[in-house]
Amino acid sequence: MLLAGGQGSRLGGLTRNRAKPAVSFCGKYRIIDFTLSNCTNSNINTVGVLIQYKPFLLNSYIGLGSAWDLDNPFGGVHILPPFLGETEGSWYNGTANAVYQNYEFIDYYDPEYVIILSGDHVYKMDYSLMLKFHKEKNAEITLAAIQVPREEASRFGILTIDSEDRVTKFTEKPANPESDLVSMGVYIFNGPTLKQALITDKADYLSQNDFGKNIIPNQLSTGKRVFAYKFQGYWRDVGTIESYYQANMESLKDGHFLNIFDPKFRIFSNEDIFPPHFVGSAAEIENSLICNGCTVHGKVSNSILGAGVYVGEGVEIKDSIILPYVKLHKGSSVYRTIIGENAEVMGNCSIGARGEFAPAYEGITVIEDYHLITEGTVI
Ligand code: ADQ
Repeated sequence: MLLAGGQGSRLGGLTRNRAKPAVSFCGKYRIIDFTLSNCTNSNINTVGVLIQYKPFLLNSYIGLGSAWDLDNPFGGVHILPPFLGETEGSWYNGTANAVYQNYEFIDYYDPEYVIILSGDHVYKMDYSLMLKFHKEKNAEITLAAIQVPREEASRFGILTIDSEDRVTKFTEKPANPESDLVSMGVYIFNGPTLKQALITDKADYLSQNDFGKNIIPNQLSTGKRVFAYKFQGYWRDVGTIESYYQANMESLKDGHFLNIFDPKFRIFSNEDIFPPHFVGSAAEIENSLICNGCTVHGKVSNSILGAGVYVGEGVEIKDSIILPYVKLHKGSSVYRTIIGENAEVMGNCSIGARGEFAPAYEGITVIEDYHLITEGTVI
């Protein structure tokens, strides 16, 4: 069950028109591509995608799932909107409520195990290794866990584990985290355990019906066998402007271990068909990702140009993420900025803060999708 319905309000203008999982990442991808591709690479072939906020673009992007090779006859991708029945349907509360409202889908397949995933994480993970661990531990619930810098830990669910990796304590987003081992928001449940948690245990309409806030702590308190699977790899929750900017920029670093170029673990995408990118005779490009359909006449350094971006003569782009279909006209400069899809910057504009920043992801300017920046604007 892939949770893809959160609003992502902390991404500001980038999620005004689309759900967070549908936001562009690394030029060629949408954030949800990573989780869908992980499913493919883990041989998971039945995926329910729980949508809610601004579902249209996400829905049309996922389509039948063929881009991720998930359009198979034995399951495939199913888009699941909030729906419970003729009288009870309502917008989801928390993440657990989203799954609860679609329990009919799970019941139909009657799975031995259910994996709950988020559509807003950037990582490559073979879930079959986590399932193997889950079985070996004879667990009822397994949470994927990772170590993060202590100062970021309060954005996450914090885990305390014993020497067998059994979870002894779980606290959702505490102000003062006791450890730096956090939940990745990726859970494997035994089918009957999930059913009991969501259906048999009395529904509590006053709780927020959230896995992190309610279900996991409740299950722990009833003595369930909950284990932590320590993931060793690159993982980023890109739910804030800073983390989104940072994760994109990290992909430009040498030897970066997200490694989108790995042929053994491919990240699939349903990008539109574009012509090859064109680099004009006056263009200068360094340390950047330039996607299909781009036309570059200006200077681009340490930046990402999404598909179909136009960079006019004399334009200078540095330390920036330019999302698909953006046009930048003659003589404009862009520093440390994220420009939302389909935005247009007319000539001789100057956008973004210059100078030194510490930490490296401070002082980022964001231009909303579809925004028109008029000639000569300074931001
Ligand atoms: P958060 O990331 O804060 O914490 P949340 O924002 O509630 O969790 O959403 C997780 C995912 O579910 C997101 O992909 C979001 O888009 C989606 N989602 C949220 N509400 C939804 C709804 N009603 N319908 C459909 N989809 C919905 C969680 C855990 C923490 C853990 C972090 C790791 O609660 O314990 O540390 O994930 O990122």
